[in-house]
Amino acid sequence: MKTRVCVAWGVAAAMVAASCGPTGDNTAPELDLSPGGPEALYKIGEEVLITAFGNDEDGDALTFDWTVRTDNPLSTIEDTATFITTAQSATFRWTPDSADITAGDPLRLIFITTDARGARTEREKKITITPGNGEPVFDSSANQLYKECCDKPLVFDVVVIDPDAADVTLMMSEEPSGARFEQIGAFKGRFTWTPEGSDGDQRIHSVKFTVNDGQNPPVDQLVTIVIPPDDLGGGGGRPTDPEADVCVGERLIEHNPLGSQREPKPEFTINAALKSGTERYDKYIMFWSDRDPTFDTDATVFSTDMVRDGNTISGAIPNVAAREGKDQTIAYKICLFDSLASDEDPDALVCNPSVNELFHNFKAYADAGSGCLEDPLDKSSRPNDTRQTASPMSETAWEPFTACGGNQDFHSKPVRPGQSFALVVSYPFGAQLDLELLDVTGTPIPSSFDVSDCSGLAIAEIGRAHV
Ligand SMILES: [Ca+2]
Ligand SMILES: [Ca+2]
Ligand SMILES: [Ca+2]
Ligand SMILES: [Ca+2]
Repeated sequence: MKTRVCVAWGVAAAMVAASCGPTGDNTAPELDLSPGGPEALYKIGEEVLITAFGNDEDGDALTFDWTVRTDNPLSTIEDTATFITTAQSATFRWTPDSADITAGDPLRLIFITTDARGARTEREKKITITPGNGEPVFDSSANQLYKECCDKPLVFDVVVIDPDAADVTLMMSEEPSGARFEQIGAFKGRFTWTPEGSDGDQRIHSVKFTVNDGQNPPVDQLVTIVIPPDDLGGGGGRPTDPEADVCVGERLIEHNPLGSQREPKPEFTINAALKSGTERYDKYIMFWSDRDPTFDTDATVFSTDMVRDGNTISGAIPNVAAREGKDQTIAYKICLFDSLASDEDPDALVCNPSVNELFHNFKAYADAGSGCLEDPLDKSSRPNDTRQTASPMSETAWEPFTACGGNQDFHSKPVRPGQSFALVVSYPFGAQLDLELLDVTGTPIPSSFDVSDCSGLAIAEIGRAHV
């Protein structure tokens, strides 16, 4: 039986209402745009994505708006742009097409924030839309994590943007044996692969895709497929002793997992320190998703190359909560690999967390004042706040739970006399989580959890019936 507790660190802080509005001066709000700068240039087909962050010194509530000044009567901007607002930010998205090419003056995009007392601040950005050179561009990830190797096939879509073509031809070359690729749309192809024989033992595979728009020279994209190790206690099997060597990744890649994020900022920076023993690794990748792949096997996992500076590697995850205007749980995993290792080398890849199916996760809040994002159990009409309302746990799969500060959760497992079981809890390393095992009378079972000193795993093994 495995249970997973995901801690939302940000203790739901009660918002103290301002007792009365200041009677004196009102300071106008600040407004910052991301990306910054007074001007920007985009090609048709390329998304214009701008987030406006507001801040009011007096603590006044803010509203956001935008407007555009353009001489182009055919502009699609008013009809196709979207604008999602939260209490502190607003995100503008628009994909210009050929009618939007700016012939003379750039269009002027104006963002406005207004505080509750009517003081407003504007920021303007001049936007130039060019036809581009008509070259097709790959819009899908250059790294793929094959986390369910090799029972289920690896399937991912290859997507291309080409603003001036009705369709393109997509092809695959230099693929691992048994891989298939078919074009499934004017700008999209689907890759499917089930490893044959010992191919699944090889950690890193690469595959080349080529797009041809019939006008420009063909463009290639090299995609790296990473198969995470399954011999580190994960792989669907029961995690082993937390003191055993499931921590190899945590020791080599030192990282303090991110807690809850409430600050309005365009992205979340993830840093890790490379420790002794990592000299051989030459590629640093962060995999992330806005759905936790541990529980949701259909989650799209994005990847980003991490940048190395001395012994620190860093990468960024966009603030999808601000962008979507909705609280999110974000999962991520940091991996290093040795691109020159031999095919069979099991150490060619190392990740933090080490356990194959686990990801770090944190809550990203759209508004600084949002309450802690609870799980459905706590939001139900009969929350699992007491021993009497404890929710039964799965015996076969990880289950996601959220523990919010100051709000207890109870989970239960009926056990027959003489039956033994193990309970595994995974939570962000370093989080202050009080775990306790109680018997059927509510009496604590002493020293029941064995807590790992290197990862967020805690395991209780019960040999005799206590519960
Ligand atoms: Ca104000
Ligand atoms: Ca083209
Ligand atoms: Ca809960
Ligand atoms: Ca609860």
